[in-house]
Amino acid sequence: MTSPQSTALSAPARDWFQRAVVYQIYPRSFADSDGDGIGDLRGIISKLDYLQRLGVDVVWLSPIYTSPQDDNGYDISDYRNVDPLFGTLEDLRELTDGLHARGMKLVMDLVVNHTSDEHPWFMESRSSRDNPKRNWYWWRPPRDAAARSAHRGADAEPNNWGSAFSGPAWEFDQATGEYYLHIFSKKQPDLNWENPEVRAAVYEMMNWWLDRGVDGFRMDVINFISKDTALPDGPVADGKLFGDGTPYYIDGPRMHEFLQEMHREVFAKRPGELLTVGEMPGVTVEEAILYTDPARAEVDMVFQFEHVALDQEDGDKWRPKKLLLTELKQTLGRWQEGLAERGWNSLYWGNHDQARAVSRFGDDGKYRELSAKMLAGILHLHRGTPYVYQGEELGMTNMTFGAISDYRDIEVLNHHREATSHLGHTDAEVLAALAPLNRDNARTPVQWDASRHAGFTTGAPWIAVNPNANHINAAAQMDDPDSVYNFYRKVIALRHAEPVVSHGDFTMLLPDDPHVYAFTRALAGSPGDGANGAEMPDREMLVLEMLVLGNFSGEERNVELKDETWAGAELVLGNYASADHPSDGGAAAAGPLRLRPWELKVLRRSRRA
Ligand code: TEU
Repeated sequence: MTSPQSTALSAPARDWFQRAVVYQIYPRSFADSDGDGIGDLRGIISKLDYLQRLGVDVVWLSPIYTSPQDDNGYDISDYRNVDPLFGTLEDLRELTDGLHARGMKLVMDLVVNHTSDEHPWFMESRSSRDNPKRNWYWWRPPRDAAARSAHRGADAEPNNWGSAFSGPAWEFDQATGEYYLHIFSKKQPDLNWENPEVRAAVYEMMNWWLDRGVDGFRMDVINFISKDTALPDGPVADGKLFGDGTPYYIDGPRMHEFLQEMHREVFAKRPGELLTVGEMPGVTVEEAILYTDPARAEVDMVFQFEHVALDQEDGDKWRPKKLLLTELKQTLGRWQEGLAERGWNSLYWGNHDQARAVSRFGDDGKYRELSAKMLAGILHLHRGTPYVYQGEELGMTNMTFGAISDYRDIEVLNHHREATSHLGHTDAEVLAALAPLNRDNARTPVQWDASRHAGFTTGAPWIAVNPNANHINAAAQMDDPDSVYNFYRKVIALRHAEPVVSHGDFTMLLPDDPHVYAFTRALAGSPGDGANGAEMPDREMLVLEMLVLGNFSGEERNVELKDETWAGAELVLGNYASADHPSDGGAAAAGPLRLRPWELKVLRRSRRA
């Protein structure tokens, strides 16, 4: 291990986003102000003080643009307007101003791998084969009859790729007798980024948003935009009807060229002010170093997907399997090590596409609150920028969906139809497979109080509210010092206060322990004004260290550390109520560190360098 990072212990972060915490809002499910059962911008405006009190620095807003809502807004038909479902551009201006007035920033969701098929660009492109915008999308003629037998399931599609939402990735357009590519739904045609006109139009739109005070972008499947222009067939796995095209559209040949061009044309206009995060399914650590190395001027960080694939057989979310803590530690530790010198990590347990964190990685039964807090402490004390998904700060859980009619997500509905109609599975089998990891788990309305519909809406909610809102809700937690919400406030405050959290070196410990997650953070430097308040002899070099321990089980665990000197360290954060914590604020239990079920302990010490 290299020597701990050397920096003034109280020095400001190199980049503001490296000390920031981001909160993701999925507007449709956050707060409804007009009683139509769908969350909206004015609902968010009414919760700005809630967000400020939580302590988050940035709000990432999932799409609110004009959209047919085929994929809940990730199918955009007008990038420069707000869908009436969510409000108006004036409401967005008020939201932006409200965030800025509270010292928070706004990051918009940029979906430019594809548009809606109702976007004017696509409407023109499909109007005729010689329309000037024909080449703004991926159009190809049908395969000839001889080639058709080359792959199962499809007909004359130009290749055998399957859509991420079941079925083929191509849709035949009768009017012009050609197919168009759609990696997602057939209402989400892929833009052709090989065309410089497409890129110029996207950059112009991005700058339009920056000119309106937006502070950055979360870029939807941005590592899909460069494709192998030959569009070759992909391998067909057992039990699958279509080929896997991902080797030919993930991290494609011109990715870095396109992102560096985007950086020159857009991000460079606001140096040091923006946060840019690329959502990159399938990205590797090696690629992420290239994407996030500041010297390469591409993006600040990426969302990688390796840790959220560990509980899926062969990466198939409909074949869930038990998560092993050792694999979780191995994956997250590899990402910490890989981006330690160059680049930057994002940190997340969940988002609008993933199951609820406490249900997936914790215990949403007896130890729900304890495990939710432990998960927060483990994630937020890694090196990187943490993301809090709406409701995670309340310990919201997965939902029980009794029938396919209870679901709303196109990914679920399409899979159910394909699995029951073409793959011979029964409805009951598919419902059981859907339950743990479906996206609607995270899309039930935020639970504000114990009133009807959890205070989310006065109307009929677009998707059912989780019945456990009667005891899991914001109102019950705001003034409870031991609530999950107030624990998130503490761990966010720790990041803001302690440079060792934002910039300290990361070292994974106990990699083979099946129940305990353990790591240290270390930062060398001169205390300057005394990061921990101590006035030190001038220029004395110190190493400030943190030990973070989490028990990922319902049984007590003893932690045997080689370095027994930790026994006398100061406990700075724990998730057991203070009454249960005689050592709270004092020295931790001597000898082997004892962890109660789902217990988090964060110890701190400083030593001469
Ligand atoms: O998700 C990209 C993506 O890969 C997801 O399909 C994710 O891997 C999957 O849902 C996990 O089951 C982005 C958006 O976050 C998602 O909401 C959109 O549906 C998708 O792109 C298309 O825009």
